[in-house]
Amino acid sequence: TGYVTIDGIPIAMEGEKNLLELIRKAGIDLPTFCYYSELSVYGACRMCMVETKEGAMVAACSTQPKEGMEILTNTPRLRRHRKMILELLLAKHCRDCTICEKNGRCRLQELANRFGITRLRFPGDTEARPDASSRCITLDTGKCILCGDCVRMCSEVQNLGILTFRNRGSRMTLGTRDGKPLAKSGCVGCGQCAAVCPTGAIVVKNDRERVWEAIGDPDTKVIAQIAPAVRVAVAEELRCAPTDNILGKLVASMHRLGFDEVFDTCTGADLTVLEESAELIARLEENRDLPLFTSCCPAWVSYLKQKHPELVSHLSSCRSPMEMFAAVIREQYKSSRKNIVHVAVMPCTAKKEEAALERLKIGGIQQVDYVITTQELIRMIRECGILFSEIEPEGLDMPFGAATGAGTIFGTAGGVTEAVLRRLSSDKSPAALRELAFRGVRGAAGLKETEVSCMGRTLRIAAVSGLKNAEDLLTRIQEGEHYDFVEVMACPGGCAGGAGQPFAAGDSRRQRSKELYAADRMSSIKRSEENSLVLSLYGGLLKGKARKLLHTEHNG
Ligand code: HC1
Ligand code: SF4
Repeated sequence: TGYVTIDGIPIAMEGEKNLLELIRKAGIDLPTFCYYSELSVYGACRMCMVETKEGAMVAACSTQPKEGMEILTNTPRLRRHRKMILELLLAKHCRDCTICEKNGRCRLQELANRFGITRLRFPGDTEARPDASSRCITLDTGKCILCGDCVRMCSEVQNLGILTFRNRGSRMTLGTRDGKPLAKSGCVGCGQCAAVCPTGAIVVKNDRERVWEAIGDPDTKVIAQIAPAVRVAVAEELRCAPTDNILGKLVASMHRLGFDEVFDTCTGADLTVLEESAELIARLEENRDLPLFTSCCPAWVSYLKQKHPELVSHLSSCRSPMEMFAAVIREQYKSSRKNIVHVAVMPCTAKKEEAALERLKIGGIQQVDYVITTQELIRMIRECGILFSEIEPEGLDMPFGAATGAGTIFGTAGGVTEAVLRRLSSDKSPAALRELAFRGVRGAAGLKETEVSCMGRTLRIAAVSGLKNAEDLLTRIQEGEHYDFVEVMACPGGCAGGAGQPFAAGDSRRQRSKELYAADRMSSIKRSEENSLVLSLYGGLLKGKARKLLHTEHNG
């Protein structure tokens, strides 16, 4: 009898032979190569080391639990230690994983993956130098199998043609069109090339380590926001039913990982709906810069600036929901005695670049410090051994824990449009909401169009996803076709199909979209203008600051 405190949570001892068993009872899958409960304890691999309150490292498998012990299972020092062991093992290990009988069932491979070992500090055998110039993706031609999926994706779907094969015959390699590093090649960071790459030749950048460092720093308050599309993409990888309260489980897991506060980007999306609707109304009144282009997708914004600088005045001045929300949160905590580190969990790779843009800094300060993708969050949850299917859901934190269904559907293509239409519609009845759902902006098509009456006129509206589809629409607009409002998402299907998500082909992408609409149906508030939390911000925190915190200059 008695208790041992594991990562701050008291766990009752019930005759466990060692700390490892007690830690597993606490829902943490501590890694080990050599521990089997039915065999004698060998204690050789040292993977299951944990830290005591006094700072000593002990092997959990060969340490008896004692009343009052305080144990940490996941500190920067332990992570460094585990990675070092794996790197040393790998250094001596044959790396022909793909042709190994044990491939996919090998623990070394599995743990190397779980701890994100992507580089060995010991000599390897590939000569190719990765191109790490982009903030979003890394290109390592040494791992390329020349399948060309990325080349076709970048040109056919995204209309950019950045990636190409260089040289001929046996010297053929993947590279950028002009031979420049990715960051200087016009890449918009959409990551769709990484999403289709079958090997490690194009991978999404990893910002997890810096997030772990912040979490491990007692003088830092780490605040997170979770994007709408994330909640509908984790169930399969984390082995739980999509019908479970996934957002609640994500919040609980993130608290467990050490995030101090967890908020929902949908709250930021509600702010965007209010600001963007007001902007549209102003432009309609003044009859200028129509159509209004949405600005929440950073890959689309850089595409437009690069390919059509003459159309930049059409872009909404709204910061993206991620950036609006981060600015509001930073304002709220500005007098905190701790350093504030803001982490955004996004389905998107381009958000990594957006976060660092000069024009989005306020008073020289970057509002979002780190963007991690859905896949990176899944890895962090796995790295800590949290059993997602079993964790009890928790609520979002106050004071920003309220969002509407309108904010939630931002995560699927056409969702921003529908949310704005809800705001503009003068009929606030449930029947009007249902009618809007059948207006043609839902579904998987790359271009969706509708017309609505507003301010005594008929507005023409389009929602488009995939940059080639956007380009086709821009051509029509430049040829004289009139639109009033155009939503563009760079990734096919919108954020739900973002390159930071676990890979999803057509059907599962559609499933994600359905789940977002289901979450909207279940939400008790469906219109952004009815979010009382957001409304109260205008009379408080945002007073006199709405322009500064919620908008940006695209020419800056
Ligand atoms: Fe998106 Fe958005 S919807 S851009 O697709 O406007 O990434 O999910 O968070 O900012 O809300 C992404 C998603 C996301 C923003 C919102
Ligand atoms: Fe092309 Fe997008 Fe890949 Fe950049 S991230 S190379 S724009 S597909």
